Amino acid sequence: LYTFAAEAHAPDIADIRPPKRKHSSHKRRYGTALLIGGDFGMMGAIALASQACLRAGAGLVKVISRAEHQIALTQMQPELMVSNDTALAQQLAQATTIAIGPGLGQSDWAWRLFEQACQANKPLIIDADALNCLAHRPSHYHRWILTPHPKEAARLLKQSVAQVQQDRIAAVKALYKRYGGVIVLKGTGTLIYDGQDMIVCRYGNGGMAKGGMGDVLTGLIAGLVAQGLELGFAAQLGVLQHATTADQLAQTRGEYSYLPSDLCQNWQI
Ligand code: NPW
Ligand code: AMP
Ligand code: MG
Repeated sequence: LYTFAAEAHAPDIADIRPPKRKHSSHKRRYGTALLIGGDFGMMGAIALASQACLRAGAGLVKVISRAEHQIALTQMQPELMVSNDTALAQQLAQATTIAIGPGLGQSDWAWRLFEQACQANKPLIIDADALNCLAHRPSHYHRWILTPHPKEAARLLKQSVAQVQQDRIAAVKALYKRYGGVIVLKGTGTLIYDGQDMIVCRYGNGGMAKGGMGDVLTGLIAGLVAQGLELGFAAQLGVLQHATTADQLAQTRGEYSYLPSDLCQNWQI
C-alpha cells in the first residue's frame, strides 16, 4: 500500500516531533485558535474539533457556532470561549489561526462565515463543509491547509471518487496546483503535500472510519498551527499523531470500540 516508493516519504512518528514548550512563558505565546462551525444537528463536530485543539496545546481556543449552542459547548468544555456570529469580525481580527468547516453545513449562515474567514488574511484550516464552499468558488491561497477526504477531494477537482483514489499522488498534486497551501488527502495512507515534500502516513487502522474522526484532526492541526508551527510541519505532525493514537487505542480498546473523542483524551504531545 505504501509503496509509492520514490514519490512519497513515509516518516516515523519519532522523526516528526514538536518543539519543546518554554519553561517560562504565558498563554498568549501559544496563539489564539478560532474554530468555526457546528450548525444545527452538527454541534458535535465543532465540539470534537475544539476539544482536539485544546489538547494540541493552543494558548486560547475560541469557537463561533450557532447562538443556540453556546451554553452547551461551554458546559461541555469550560476552557473554550464560545461566541455566536455577531462577534465574528472581532474574533477573526484577534485570532492567530482560523479553522472552518466541521459541522458548518451549507446554509446562508455557513456561506457568510466562510467568506469572511477567507478575507481575514490569517492561516486557515479548511475542512468538511468549508471545502464544499471552496469547491463552488475555487481560489488560491498559500497560507491554508485543506483536509479533504476522497469525496471532498473529488468535489474540489470536479472528478469522481474513483479517479481520486486510483492515483492519489496525482490528485494531491492537482489540488495543490489549483488551490495552493498544504494539501492533506485523507483516507488509508493519508498524503500530505506542500509543493515540495510528499509525505504518506504509514499509521492508522479501520477503527478510524467513524463520524467525527476528521473533525478531531482539524482541531489538532489548528492547535499546532496556532502555536506557530509551519503549516506543512503542523499538518504532518497532526496527521501522524492522530493516526498513531488511533493505533494505540486499537490495541487497548479495540478497533470497534474506540471513539474520535478518545483520541483527544489519549494522545501525548
Ligand atoms: P458513500 O456513502 O461511500 O457512497 P460528505 P461528511 C462519501 C459533519 N459531521 N472515500 C460517502 O459516499 C462534518 O464535519 C458531523 C470515499 C458519502 O456519501 C461535515 O460538516 C458530525 N467516499 C458534515 O458532517 C460527525 C467517501 O462522501 C459522502 C469517503 C458532512 O460531512 C460526522 C459523505 O461525505 C461528520 O464529521 C471516503 N473516505 N468519505 C457530528 N458529530 O456532528 C465519505 N465519502 O458529503 O462530504 O459529508 O464527510 O459526512
Ligand atoms: P472524515 O471522513 O473527515 O471524518 O475523516 C476521517 C479520518 O479518519 C481521516 O483522518 C482519515 O484519514 C481517517 N481514516 C478513516 N478511515 C481510515 C482507515 N481505514 N485507515 C486509516 N485512516 C482512516
Ligand atoms: Mg470530515
